Amino acid sequence: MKKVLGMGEIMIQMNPTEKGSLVYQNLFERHVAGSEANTIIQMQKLDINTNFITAVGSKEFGKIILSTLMAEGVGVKDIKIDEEHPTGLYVVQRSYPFPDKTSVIYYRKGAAASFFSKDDLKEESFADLDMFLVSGITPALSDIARSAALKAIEMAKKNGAKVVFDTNIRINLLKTKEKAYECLLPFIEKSDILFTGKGDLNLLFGKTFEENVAAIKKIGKDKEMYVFKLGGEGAMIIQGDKEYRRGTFKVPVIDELGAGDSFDGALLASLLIGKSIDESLKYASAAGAITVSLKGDIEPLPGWKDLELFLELYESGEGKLLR
Ligand code: KDG
Repeated sequence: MKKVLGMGEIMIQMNPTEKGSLVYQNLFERHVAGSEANTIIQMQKLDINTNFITAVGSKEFGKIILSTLMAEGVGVKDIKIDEEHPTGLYVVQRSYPFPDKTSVIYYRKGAAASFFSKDDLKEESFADLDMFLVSGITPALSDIARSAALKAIEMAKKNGAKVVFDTNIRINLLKTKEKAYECLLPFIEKSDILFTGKGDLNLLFGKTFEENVAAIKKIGKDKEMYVFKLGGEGAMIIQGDKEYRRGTFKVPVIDELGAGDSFDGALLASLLIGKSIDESLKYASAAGAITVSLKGDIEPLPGWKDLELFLELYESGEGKLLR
């Protein structure tokens, strides 16, 4: 079975029971989420052997995160319990002020994951590893987290694992596009599989989509694969001189958060078990569609049977009910 290691901050997510301005929300559901962890859980649900590294606070919220990962089958033995710093938290606002758009407020400054350092990395976490995954959120957390992520990439490569990086730019953490470019450049360079999106490319290069694609392809060595997530327009993969495209499945949007992560996870899991790029893109798009149709990032993540059922219903026309 393929072995994948993920790294990144996992937070408590407070998600209002109703759509609308946060000012008027009184009732919240408590979820657990974090981009890289969402992707890893998606892969675990698709039968990949996964482990995660990060730090969480030692109080109740940290315990909730550990038990959530354990319940999903993700290995947690190398997660650090930080006695000094708390677990990060964020609050979601859905469909306000723009319908179907989700925004967040973070309470993550000074949280445990920002203090997970290169000295916390363990050689054993990287043994027999097939793939290591991190995103642009982790280096944006702090200089400590950035150095740890760079060291982790080095250790993964030394062990022969592929490095996957999703640019995942969070401008409220990185502040300016210049800082985003400077912070993420070595990660873009060092990755073997690179995920990015239209918005991130625009922020990094600010040209037309085609020019932005050409610009990112110039950075670093030739990659095994570039994956471009294009929102409502679907996705595009470039491998060598071949290009693959796929549109989205149209479903009602409840909560956009986590859709890109489940797309990444389903694509990687499909590729790892030997499915073709076209087939992997189909499963990834289906996973993204399922994820936007429910609240929470982790709860909607589908297994193989869920994906097959979704595709069957959608393709047989039953999905018309949703379109
Ligand atoms: O991808 C969804 C994530 O953005 C969200 O769950 C929280 O990891 C998160 C972040 O940093 O925004």
